[in-house]
Amino acid sequence: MKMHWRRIACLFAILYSAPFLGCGGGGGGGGGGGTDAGPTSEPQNRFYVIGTVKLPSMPESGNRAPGVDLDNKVTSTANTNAPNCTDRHQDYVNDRNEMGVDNQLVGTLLGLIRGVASNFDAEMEIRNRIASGDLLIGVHVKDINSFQSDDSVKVDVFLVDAASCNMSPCPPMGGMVQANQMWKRRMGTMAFASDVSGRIQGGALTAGPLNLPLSFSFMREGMMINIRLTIQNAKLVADISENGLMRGNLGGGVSIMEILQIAEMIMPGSSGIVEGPLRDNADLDPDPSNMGNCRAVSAGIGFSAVSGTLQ
Ligand SMILES: [Ca+2]
Ligand SMILES: [Ca+2]
Repeated sequence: MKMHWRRIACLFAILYSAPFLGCGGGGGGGGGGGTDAGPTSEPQNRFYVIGTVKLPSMPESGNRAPGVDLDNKVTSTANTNAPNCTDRHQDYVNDRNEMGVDNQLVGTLLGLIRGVASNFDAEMEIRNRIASGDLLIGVHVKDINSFQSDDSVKVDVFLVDAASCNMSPCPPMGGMVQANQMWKRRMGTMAFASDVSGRIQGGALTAGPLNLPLSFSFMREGMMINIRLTIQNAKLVADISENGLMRGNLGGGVSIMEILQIAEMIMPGSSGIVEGPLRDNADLDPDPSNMGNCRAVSAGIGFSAVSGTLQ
């Protein structure tokens, strides 16, 4: 049994950091443009690069965790016997003081990872990848009429490189994403998302839903394993200004079926082991044909981004 838990933990550790360990994704199109003239009257485009990422940890005081409310309801207490599977797990409060944040990576699943793979630090891994230039995510917000209130903007998300060198990855200056640098879209990569609908209300940008197709690769026993994973019905929210995206939160669901398929690719035979914990933690996408059981697990992260120029 002990061995099983270790295997489960390793698997979750891989899945948990999956969106950040690799790059790529489906979608397509989008891009182009930079900053246009005119403060608010003429629609303008603004380009941002993510400089910090905050992953869920154990619940913080005040029941805080990053993410967004994905099912538009606030579940204030856990109730494993609730008839609706979306009501069985407690929701959190994000740094925007938004209630109802769905994020099942907090607590149980994370506890499992921490309990065994205690030296695994996904947040450090991401910081290193940003510093090395490997993981520079650009957020292009288009058709902004006002940074305070605008009922229609479009958002593209894609990988970039610092424009200052011809290597890829090209590390950002000083190993940090700083404001007013020049960036270029990474050659040969597809956008994570293109032309996602968004709006700005009271200085807060919301965009979604979007499906984030992610792919990542890693070596296992001398073999390169390529994994594809989709964050479903993702939403993002952030304070938007000319200078940056602050108090950003991104959330979405991951289908249990997809995780089980990935589990089999990583460790044949492991899907049976991880299925129980996953189903116990599922909180999205009830399946009417299967006693209303949830088919997806919620996940969320925090981020901030600074403005720059897209070459
Ligand atoms: Ca909720
Ligand atoms: Ca919930």
